[in-house]
Parts: sequence; C-alpha cells; structure tokens
Amino acid sequence: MSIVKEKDKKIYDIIQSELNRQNGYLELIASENFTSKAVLETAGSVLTNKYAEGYPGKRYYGGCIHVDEAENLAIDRAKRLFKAEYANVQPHSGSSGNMGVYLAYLQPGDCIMGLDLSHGGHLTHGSKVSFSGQIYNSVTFQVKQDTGLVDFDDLLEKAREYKPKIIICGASAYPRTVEFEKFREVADEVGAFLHGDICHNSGLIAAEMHPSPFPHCHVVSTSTHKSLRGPRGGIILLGSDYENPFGKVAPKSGRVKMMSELIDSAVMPGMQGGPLMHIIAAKAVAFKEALEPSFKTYIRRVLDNAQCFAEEFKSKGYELISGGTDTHLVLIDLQNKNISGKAAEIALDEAGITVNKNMIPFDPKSPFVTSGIRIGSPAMTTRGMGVDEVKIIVDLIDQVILNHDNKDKIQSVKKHVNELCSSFRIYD
Ligand code: DSN
Repeated sequence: MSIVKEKDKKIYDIIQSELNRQNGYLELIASENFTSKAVLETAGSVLTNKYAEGYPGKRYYGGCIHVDEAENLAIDRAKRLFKAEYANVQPHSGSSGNMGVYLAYLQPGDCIMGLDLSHGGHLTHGSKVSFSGQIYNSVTFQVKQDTGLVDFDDLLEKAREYKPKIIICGASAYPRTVEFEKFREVADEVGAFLHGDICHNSGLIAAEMHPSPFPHCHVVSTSTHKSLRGPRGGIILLGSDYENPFGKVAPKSGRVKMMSELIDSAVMPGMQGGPLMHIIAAKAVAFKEALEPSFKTYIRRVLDNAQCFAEEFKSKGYELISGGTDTHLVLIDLQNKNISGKAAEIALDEAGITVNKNMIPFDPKSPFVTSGIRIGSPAMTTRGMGVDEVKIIVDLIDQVILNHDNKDKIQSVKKHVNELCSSFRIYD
C-alpha cells in the first residue's frame, strides 16, 4: 500500500498519471532520461531531512557524518568519471552550475560570450532574458548558415573586439561534436577563460565517446540528468590548471586561494544555502553507474540510435541542421514540410510522441512558434529501444507531420505508439 496514496490521494494520482505518461508515451526530448530505480530510491530517501550548509568536514550544522560520506563519494566518483582534479557536486541544476562559475570568475558587467540561444545555445550563456545576460555584458556568436557548425571566424572576430572574460562552449541544441581545442585557441588569443558547459554531452564524455573538455577548458559545468542519466542537478569540475589567477587571498592567512576554493564559496554561500543531500547521494549512485562498463554500451546505443534517426529522417526528405549528428540529438528544419515546430510538437503530443519545438539557426519564426523540432535518443535507448524501433518511430513521426490535421490518422499513430511502448516498459 502506498503511503502517499493513503495520505494525499491527489498527489498520488498525479504521480500515477505521470508514470503512465512516461510508460505510454514515446519520450524523445533530448535533455530527458529515465534514472535507475537506485537513483530514484536515493533521491526519495531520508537524506532529504538533513541540513548541511558547508562542505564535508566543514559544515555549519552538527550531525553531518553520514551526508559527508555521501558527498565525498559523489565528489570522488565525479572526479574519476570526468578525469577532473576537483568537483563541486552541490549546484541544484546546470543553470546553477553556470551561475557558480560566473560568480567565481566574473564581476558584474564583465563580458561573456556564448552561442546564441537561437543557434543552439542556452539561456544561461548570455541570453538577455536570463541573469547571465542581465548581470553580465553578453555577446553571442553564431553557427554558419551553410554548415550549421560553429562559426569560429565570427567567434574570433567578436572575441577580439569585445575581449570577453569568459567564452562558453557547449550548447543545448547543437548536434555536432564540441571542438574544445579550437575554442581554447580563441580563448588564449584574447586572454579569456574557457568554460565548457557539457550539459548535453556529459554522458557521451563520461563514456569516452565525445572528446573531453580537459585539458582545454579552464572550468566545466554540467547538469546530471540528461545523457548522464542521474537525478536532476548540476556539478562544476576543474582540471589541473586551477590556480587562482585573480590573486584573491584567504582573509586570515593572506594565502592566495585556489580556484577550487573560489568556486566552493561561489556555490555556497555565494548562491545557495543548504545542499540537497538526497540529490547529492543520488548523483553519487548515478556516477557509480556511469563508471560501469554497461554505461559505455548504453551510450554506444544512444549514438547508434541517433545516427539511425538522422539517416531515416533524411531518407524521408527531412532537412537536418548540419546535415546529421555526431551526438545524441538531431535538429530538424521543418520549413520544407510546411509545418511549424509548435504545430508539429502539438500534433506529435496528440499521437503520444513527446518532442520539443526548437529554434533553428536564422529562424524566421519566433521562439514560441519556431521552424524546427529537436529529437534525442537517450530516453528511448534507456527503455531498451534500438535501431529497429527508431525506423518505426521515424515512420510514425512522418505520418503525423504529413497528416497533422487528420485526427483519425493521429489516433491510429497513437495506437501504434502505445503498442510499441508496452513492449518497452519502465518502472513496472
Ligand atoms: N532545458 C534544457 C534542454 O532542454 O536542453 C537545457 O537546460
């Protein structure tokens, strides 16, 4: 008998409905995944009760002996997974991780440069509607219209002109490999720090199927719940070059602090109070899972499935930004199919297929409408689907796109989706 069912039927019903949606719908949002039951159990554990402001061994509260052990495990495993020298596992999300990096490296008004949101970047890479574009002076670079790849000439020209303190590499809707080494060349030329936001690719990097941001990036952040398949959260990592270039000193000793200390104090007390110890422990569980050989097999399948999505969509006349993918996602330009991203998202949702509308580079439509959709393979791969299912799914998506005004057709696709999903159940 569920205790929630007994105590709060309304919330119980909502959880059940969401479970049914996750089981019955085809999840293709590139940033979502299904955690293991071990991660879920840890995230729902008694560790949620503990206040632990500070860091292991240096807390502002008593009774932290066990949460210290959990946080130390999470730190050690994150360092092993990404071959990093330092990890802060307390940020509540990828966005918080980015805020921690900016607080440590920047002063208000400093210039930052990231990929334009409409070209695949993220809100926190300097968008004017986010703190990152309001507190800091943000300048964005773009991708090339003909290739869909980062326009390094545009980046270098703007970097020379604006002299950013930080250049952010990494994206939310960029299907190709992030070329950390090339970004570092630009950063070095203008004296900027290179910040790798590997939110989307962190699972690929952990499995050594995407180049590592180290040693090229001075600092790295990632969320933990996308291709990495952990609980919702964030982390910040440093490689070996983490001496403090600002000369900030520790108040009592006058000793120059390490960069790791500046990041620790940027996260807490700079932007957060008590860490979420249940989530930090769940991150530790996910990192252990990602260190196991089976995680490499999983990511290999994620990449194979994404390749198959790209080939199948192209064979049906769909235009892909950059012409394909090196990663876990494809970005589809729907302009030649005469349907907006918004209309496609709605029609696919009615058919039981969950995707998100997405701006494409140089999009003539607004962010609320868009000309594209983004499709990712991590979640469907977790539930066991492979390339045979990808072929079926692309066919179903195509039927919906071509018949988005035909309710009968959409219902018949939904029936197929339900049948497919019932063979690949999660969380029984
Ligand atoms: N919102 C996330 C995504 O969908 O990519 C980025 O944080």
